Amino acid sequence: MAQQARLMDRQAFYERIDKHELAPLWEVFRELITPEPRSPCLPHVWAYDAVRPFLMESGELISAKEAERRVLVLENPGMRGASCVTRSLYAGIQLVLPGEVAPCHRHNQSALRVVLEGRGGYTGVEGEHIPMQPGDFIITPSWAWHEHANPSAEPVTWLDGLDVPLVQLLDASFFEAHAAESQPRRFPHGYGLARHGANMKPADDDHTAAASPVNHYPYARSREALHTMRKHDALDRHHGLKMEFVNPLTGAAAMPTISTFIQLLPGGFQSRPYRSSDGTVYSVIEGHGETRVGDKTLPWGPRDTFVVPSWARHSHHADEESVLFSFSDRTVQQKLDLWHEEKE
Ligand code: 1HN
Repeated sequence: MAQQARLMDRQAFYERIDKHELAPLWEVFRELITPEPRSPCLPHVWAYDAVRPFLMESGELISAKEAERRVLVLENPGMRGASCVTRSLYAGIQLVLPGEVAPCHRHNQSALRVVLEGRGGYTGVEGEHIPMQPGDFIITPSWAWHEHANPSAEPVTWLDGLDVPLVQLLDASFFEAHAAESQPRRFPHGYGLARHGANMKPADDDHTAAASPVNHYPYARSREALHTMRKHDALDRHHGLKMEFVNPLTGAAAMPTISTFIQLLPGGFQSRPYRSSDGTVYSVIEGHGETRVGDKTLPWGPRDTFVVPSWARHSHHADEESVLFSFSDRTVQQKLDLWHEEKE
């Protein structure tokens, strides 16, 4: 009875302080400070074959110009309406139809693209035309002018990954539209890769930036690196053969807010269970397999996208030789001394 009265006194107290924008920490403490990560993010796979018809239908409903960006957002089923694939990251699948230009703009959100379909498109980044081939990884750094164009006869599609929810959390978003649909082209084909992607840098250029000066990591190069290394290196039991994309000037993650990886899983490979505190988005470049996340199984094939939540125990199985691109907020967590992993 005394206990009952005490609870009622507390309730009355909460109601009084509520009017003063005050609340008792002790009622929420254990929800805020969890013993380990507890995410609203759920594991999910978006099969490209299921998304593609809707994407093409959207192409009949709105132009790239009118939409600014014609994208179907991959909404995590545990966070519908929030435009996020993990708590900190956004993902979507974008379509540019033959003859279209998605107009030039810039924002301080950093963006990555993984090309899914089509060979004739390009992204203009700060005056360089970066050709888009399936599997290519392309970076649009924070505040870089960029437009997308498709002068070819086939649709071009890609996976977009951005740090939108992270920037939103910080209330730090800035955006500007370019006066012209396309910015002027200032550099020849392959310029950025020649300047910073040939294990050299201009001798008198001490420039360092948070984002990699290499904005294009062609899949042909990444694939060859993986296959050559595979002839010598032992497989990691948790990751197969996994490489991180880096800024060649610093060795740090290629993007300041997003870590990016590519891994080869040989046919029949079964990875050991693993978990880390960075919720991770995977884009399947080649191969078929499945990823078990807790008690859920995510089957995947080429061009599919799947998400593994923070701290969810998972393991991959490759039915055939497979290549997975992945991205997460790991580099942010590492800079803040927050990142953890657990290997079984
Ligand atoms: C954006 O600028 C692009 O440039 C794609 O292609 C998706 C999602 C949210 C905010 C900006 C692009 C985006 C975006």
